Amino acid sequence: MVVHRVQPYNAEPPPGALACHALTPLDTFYGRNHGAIPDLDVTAWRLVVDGLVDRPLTLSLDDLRGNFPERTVVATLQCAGNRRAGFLRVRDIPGEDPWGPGATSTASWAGVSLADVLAFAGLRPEAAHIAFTAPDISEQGGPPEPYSASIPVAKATAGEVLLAWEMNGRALPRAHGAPLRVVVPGWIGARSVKWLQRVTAQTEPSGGYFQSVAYRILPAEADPEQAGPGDGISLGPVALNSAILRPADGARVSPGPVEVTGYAYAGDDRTVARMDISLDEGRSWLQAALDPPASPWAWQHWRITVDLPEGETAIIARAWDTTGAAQPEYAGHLWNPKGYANNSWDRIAVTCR
Ligand code: MTE
Ligand code: MO
Repeated sequence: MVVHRVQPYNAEPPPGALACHALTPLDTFYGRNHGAIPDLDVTAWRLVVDGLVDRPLTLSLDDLRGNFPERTVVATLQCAGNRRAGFLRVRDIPGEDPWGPGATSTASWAGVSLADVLAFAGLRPEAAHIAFTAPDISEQGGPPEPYSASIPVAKATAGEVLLAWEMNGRALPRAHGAPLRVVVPGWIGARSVKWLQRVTAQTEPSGGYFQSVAYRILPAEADPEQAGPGDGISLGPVALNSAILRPADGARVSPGPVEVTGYAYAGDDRTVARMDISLDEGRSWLQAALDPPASPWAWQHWRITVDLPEGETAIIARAWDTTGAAQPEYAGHLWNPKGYANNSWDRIAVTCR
């Protein structure tokens, strides 16, 4: 793993490690933490469901397993800081880690549907947002407070949002949120709260730092130190994105056919419809072979074999989604003070000799 920070632990796999596997092995899945990883006693642990519900609930893991149907969803998690390194080549972003394309991973998640739990609790019509609270205290940005986030009721009751205890058929690892985490398919990773303790139905979004101040797109000119609650654009669904995983940026290859592979991912319920590769700075494009998604919420791998001329060639990748939208070209046009959502064309340099 490429470790950006040891405490709190933040690490991504090298790009090549994400190639090939439709499901990311647990020891390869990226880790994004804002504070120390808590060690929760599973027997004492309870999930509280409260706020604008007719029947507030306190549930053990056995209560969840016993009272609701188990659901499995293949979903990609992507951090909003994925590919921030591309922004840093445009302008520095102090205090934020230089994530490559590896802050993206995919698992098969099993647990119960949040929609079922909210229906059982009797969600009241005036509830507009569902907030999630965890016990870990952030050491990265903002005041020290327990990690929290929220999603609108429409997403929370759509069925695909899970309270998950299983990842790739194994017990959810502690680093990924055991005993229970939220998985919000198609939305930025920050909403998929780990070590979940409380689900609250409310009229407003979470007032927590990571919902109301961070994970928002500020204007390029803004000073992030001065940003207050509600400033900027709140990130929800993931922007259409793609990355080249192999060959590695800066690789030397021998003359002859070279296989180029990567992932593409369209957030929310869009999927990737086409994957283009250019060897001539975007003047012309070749179409890569694109895997079908394992679910509407999963990335898609792609591959293409190209013949490279002698010397250095820039290989550029861009995806199109099922709504006809394509990735924007320049990172510089998207640069924002916290470095979120870099979905510009990916680019590597390869030398053939
Ligand atoms: N949940 C808690 N409790 N604390 C956190 O720091 N980080 C969030 C989210 N859930 C976080 C959290 C962010 S920003 C991301 S991208 C994902 O978890 C990362 O999940 P992973 O570490 O399992 O890959
Ligand atoms: Mo994230």
